[in-house]
Amino acid sequence: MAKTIIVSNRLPVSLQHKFGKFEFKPSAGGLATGLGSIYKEGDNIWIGWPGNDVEDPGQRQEVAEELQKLKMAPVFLSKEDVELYYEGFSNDTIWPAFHYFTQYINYHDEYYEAYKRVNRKFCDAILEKADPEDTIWVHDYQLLLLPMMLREALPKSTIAFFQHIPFPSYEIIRMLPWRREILEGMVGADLIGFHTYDDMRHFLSAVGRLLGLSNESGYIQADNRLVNVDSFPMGIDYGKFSKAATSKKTLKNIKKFKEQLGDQKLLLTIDRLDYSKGIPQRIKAFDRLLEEHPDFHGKVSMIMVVVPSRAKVKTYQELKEEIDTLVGRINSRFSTLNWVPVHYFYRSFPFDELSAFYAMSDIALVTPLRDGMNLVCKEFVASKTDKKGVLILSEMAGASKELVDALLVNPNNLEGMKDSIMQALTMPEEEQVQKIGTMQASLQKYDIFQWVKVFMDRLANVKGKQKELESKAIDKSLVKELKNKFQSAKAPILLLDYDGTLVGFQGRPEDAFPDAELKHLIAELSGKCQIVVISGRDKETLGKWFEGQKVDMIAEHGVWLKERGDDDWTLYAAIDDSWKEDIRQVMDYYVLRTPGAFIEEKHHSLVWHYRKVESGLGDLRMRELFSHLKYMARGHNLQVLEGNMVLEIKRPDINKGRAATAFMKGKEYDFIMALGDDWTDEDTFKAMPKDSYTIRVGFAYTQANYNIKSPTEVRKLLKELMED
Ligand code: GDG
Repeated sequence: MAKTIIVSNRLPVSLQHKFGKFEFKPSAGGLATGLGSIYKEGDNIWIGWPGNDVEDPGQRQEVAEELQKLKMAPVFLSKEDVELYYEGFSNDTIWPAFHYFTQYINYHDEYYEAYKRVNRKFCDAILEKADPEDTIWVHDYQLLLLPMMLREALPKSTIAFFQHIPFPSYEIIRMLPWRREILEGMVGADLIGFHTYDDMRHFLSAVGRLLGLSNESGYIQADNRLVNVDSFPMGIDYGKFSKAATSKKTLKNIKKFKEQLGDQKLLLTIDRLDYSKGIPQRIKAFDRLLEEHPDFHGKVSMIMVVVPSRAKVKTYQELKEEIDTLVGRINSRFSTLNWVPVHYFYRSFPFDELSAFYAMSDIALVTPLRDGMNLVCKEFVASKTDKKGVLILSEMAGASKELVDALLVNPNNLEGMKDSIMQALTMPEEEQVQKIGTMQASLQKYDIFQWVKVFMDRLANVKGKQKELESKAIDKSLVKELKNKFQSAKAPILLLDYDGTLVGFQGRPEDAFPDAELKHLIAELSGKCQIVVISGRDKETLGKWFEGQKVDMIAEHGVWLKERGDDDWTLYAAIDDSWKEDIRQVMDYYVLRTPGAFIEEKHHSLVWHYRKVESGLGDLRMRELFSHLKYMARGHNLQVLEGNMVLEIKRPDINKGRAATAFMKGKEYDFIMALGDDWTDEDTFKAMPKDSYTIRVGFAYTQANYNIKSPTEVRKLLKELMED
């Protein structure tokens, strides 16, 4: 039976050496809880680094056996791996870049090489356990290359990826020398999830600009695979936090802490030591409040928990020093014998003490400069069983998109933060209850279990869509069938579109002329069947490019026809271009505003090209022009159509389908095959008799019976038709 494999850098346990023996300490993180409902079932398994160094092969074996009992499997990392892959590329390159701290990015090829090597290590460890039909769910920024490595080894498997940290704007990602490899790595997945819509939007833009893969409503067409990109804001184990808040242990802790603190309003901050968390800014805002409002002295204290992290890294050591200094300054300045403004802890706390902090604090101050989601704010809200409390939340945390009832602040605005603390300290109870109540309802509904469920549903959905498309992909048996029928036919005909079908796209349309291979192929093929090149190109270009070939040509989507042996083109549809002047004026205006854009005039249409326009700007202008033209088109009875980096306005009664039907009328064919790559060819496909073979180039939804990958594959297929 197919199983699910969860993969993350760290396993949800940490390995500890004690008295010469190994012990595994379970991590109580939200992710571990949420995914517990998956990896503990059936044959499922969690693969990752146990978080400690084990060199000896015998000991490794022992660890692996112990982990197996917990439904886990280890990836062992050497000291060098940890230093270069984890502390290096993951935490010293990707982490600062993805959190917009470009000044801290370290660009070392050595780091990247190790990152690649360790991603490969993970891949190998997974391949030892995985079967082709398994589902593999990869987590987070340490493993960005892994989805594609897995895809190459197991092309049919279901691969999902979720990123827990932000995905930065294109402007940042483009700074990394390894940007393409990183994006290609991620696109190996079938489903790519982020916390917020902004992360997803940034990713899609980067993939569009750097890999040239466009998307439609979050679906990317990568090779012959549809990849879905979506946002899945991660929830918490709501029940666990709300229950813990009134548990015996927590209540006992609250009593103890309150006795020690006295009657105080409490401000709580909890973070891992990190420059992305905005800890100094927060202390400064509190400092300003105490300076401006002496009436609060002795009445409000901050409990500040900073969990040690990355202590060997210089930037973190410097941050720690800065925090120490700021806390020292505020406490030395304002403390009295029975009151301290900031209770500062540089350590972590057991869960029931953390729960007590959440439950007893009046205000949580969660003000990161950048955070993928931030779970602390959600845990605080869930712990407020009496609904009394205020959450002050940074706009830069993913959670702010959901928790709009918090007091939202810009963490760089000290004055604003100070005002928000004031507002929180004086907020009427009713308002607190209303705000916390609304946030609780949402957190309860979208908890971690719901998150896992929604993610898995989407994964099944994209696999379903892929199957639909795949069923139309040309395979060996179809090629064989085509070949047999083609070779035994007495009157075969091929209707071939040109651009995007027989040749790939070029920056300048005039550069897409037929190369020697294509000329040779057409010459050979035309000896064995009738060929109709049916294109949107103007008759002059088409005539020149196929001069001397034994082919029939339909130009400009059906305006002109030139049959084999004819000297001249004949008009296939009446021309009326009285409308062109008005439309051209509008298009000209958009050319003037858009460097790189140009107009192509055809007999029956005007085409606005934007392939060479700065990406993003081209789309924007095209949309604007589209609505402008649509409005004008009504008056002239014209049709506006969006093509591959073009916008075309034309008469609706002229299309390839009509032309093809007219061409074939009264003639008998016993093998019909039509190939094309865009919406103009859909008219041809629709017009073909039932037993024809219609094939669309590219894996888009189509009226055609089949899809084929690219012009290269088209040429291969055409050659195969003639082979013995
Ligand atoms: C990534 C992203 C995203 C903290 N101090 C103590 C303690 N904690 C627990 C909290 C909370 C967790 O640590 C921290 O939550 P974050 O949301 O900051 O998550 P990370 O895992 O660090 O980071 C982040 C997250 O992934 C999930 O996708 O939200 O943006 O950076 O659960 O309760 N727990 C205990 N003692 C402490 O002192 N027991």
